[in-house]
Amino acid sequence: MTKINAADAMLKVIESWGVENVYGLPGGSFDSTMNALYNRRHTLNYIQVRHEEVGALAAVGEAKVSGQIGVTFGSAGPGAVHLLNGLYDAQYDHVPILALIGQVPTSNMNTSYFQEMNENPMFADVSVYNRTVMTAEQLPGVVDEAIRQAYAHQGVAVVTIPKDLGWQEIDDNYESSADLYQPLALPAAPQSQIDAALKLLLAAKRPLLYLGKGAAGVRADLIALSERLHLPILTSALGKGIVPDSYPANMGSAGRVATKPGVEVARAADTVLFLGSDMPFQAYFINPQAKYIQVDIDPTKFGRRHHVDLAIRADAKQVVAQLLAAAPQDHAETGWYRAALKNKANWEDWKASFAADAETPLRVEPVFKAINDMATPDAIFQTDVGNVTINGMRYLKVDEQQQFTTSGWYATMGYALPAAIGAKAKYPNRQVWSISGDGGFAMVMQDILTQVKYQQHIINVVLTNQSLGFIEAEQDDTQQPHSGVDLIDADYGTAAAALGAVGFEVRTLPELKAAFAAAAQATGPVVIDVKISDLRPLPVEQLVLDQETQDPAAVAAFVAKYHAESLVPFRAMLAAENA
Ligand SMILES: Cc1ncc(C[n+]2csc(CCOP(=O)(O)OP(=O)(O)O)c2C)c(N)n1
Ligand SMILES: [Mg+2]
Repeated sequence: MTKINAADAMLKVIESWGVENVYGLPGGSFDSTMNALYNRRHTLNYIQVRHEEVGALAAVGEAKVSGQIGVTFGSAGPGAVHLLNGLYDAQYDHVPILALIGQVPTSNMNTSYFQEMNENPMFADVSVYNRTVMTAEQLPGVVDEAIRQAYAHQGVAVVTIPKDLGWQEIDDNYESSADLYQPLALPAAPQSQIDAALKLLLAAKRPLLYLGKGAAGVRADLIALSERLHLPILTSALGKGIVPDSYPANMGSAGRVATKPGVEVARAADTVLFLGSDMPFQAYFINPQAKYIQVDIDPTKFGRRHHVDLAIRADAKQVVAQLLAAAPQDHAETGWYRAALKNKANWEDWKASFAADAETPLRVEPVFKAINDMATPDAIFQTDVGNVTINGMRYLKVDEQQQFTTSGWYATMGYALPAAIGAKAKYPNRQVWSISGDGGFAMVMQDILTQVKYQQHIINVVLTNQSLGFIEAEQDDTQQPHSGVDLIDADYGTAAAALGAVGFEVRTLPELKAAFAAAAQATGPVVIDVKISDLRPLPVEQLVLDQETQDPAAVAAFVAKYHAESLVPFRAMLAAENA
């Protein structure tokens, strides 16, 4: 029998699942796997990051855009601890990840040895599978099991590997289960429930279609259903792009990271078809009185966040097709639908009115216009956490084959740059963006070195408002003094240039245009640091726009502050349509 090092055998299993990239930073406790990564360098890319959190988030960023498992590692103790933020992002956003953890040799385990820690408890909460390998022979099998579990539960599988085991020779006869793996077949809904759902939707005066990730992949059907039954569409943050932003009935999202038409239709809807999402803020943003049809494959989600009239445990994608098959062809256009389309058009016009604004510090609209103008049809936008998420959700036009991701429900700052590394490693021929605030960028900017090392053409846009803007706004809302939210400025483009990237400082519209033109010509990483105004993004969750129902003086102040003269309250649009 041919012999093989156990660590090499493990990597063969990982490769058999189609994994191309492994992200991490070595440590002594991970030597045997580093040796195997060297041996298998022609079939598996090792991507060296400068911080294990970046490695974990790169694996997540790859998995979010590809749907395939991401792989990361950290060495015993500090290297392992650094992974946690990325792993929690995967847990919250249901992303399959394999994390390999170094451990001291078995002879030193359980003796409070240097860097030795009992790693299993630390990973217990974040993982769907969390084991320490006990013998060299079982190493490939345990990793195979871990990958199956990560896929089946769409979560994090952790395998801790005492380093001596990886060095041992074992028989080279392990048969991977990769070819056998099949996702669970997802059920369609019984016809009676489709009929009941349709009845509710047809009886509604103001029906709404809400999409989460569970509805991804059936864009044409979703649009057909929206058009047939005259349903405005809302999406979660991670649902951005399921239907194109340019679709006239796509209202965006509801919440604080949201759009005006999104928040307004969610509050005004009387019936909601809620597909494949666990949006935590349903109680605040979706009319609590609305009739609710919730479709999910996970029965634990029903009724968790909103009262439910009809719970359908089924695959959202099939339910859409079933509804489409049963829906009448002659549903008349409603005033509600027309008002929603007008609201979206009004919002688009308002946003566009700032696109060429030359005021300095720059507004964000010209920056996003530059991004949208340069974006290729299959561009990937990795977006950070903060006001930058609000702006990304509002201004990035995710159309065609473009993809948008962020740190959705875990919302960790410092997500975008690592996630862009992962997306670019997976899809070297696609255009990849990272879009961050100055706070988030500074948390991970050392890994510009990684982009430089691998000459990844990633366009990193930093929106410098010298503030932890999202938290500053929260402090304003609670009438407290600004505490700990001011950031000193730094020239991030210049700093990135010192690390080997092409960097720009942008303060004016002409500088913005020049930087983007140069970025398009670059072949390696680019950092465009745009000094923007600290004006809060329009707080769509607390609009003060309606002269008829709100205090006119407060409306005047709000409109002046946010230049909202042309924004029309949805109430007025509904009244005009008698809806
Ligand atoms: C790791 C982490 N620390 C703290 C927070 C809390 N938080 C959310 S948004 C935000 C501010 C982000 O600032 P910046 O990156 O500059 O973006 P801006 O809001 O200014 O656009 C903070 C501190 C978080 N989400 N993640
Ligand atoms: Mg900021």
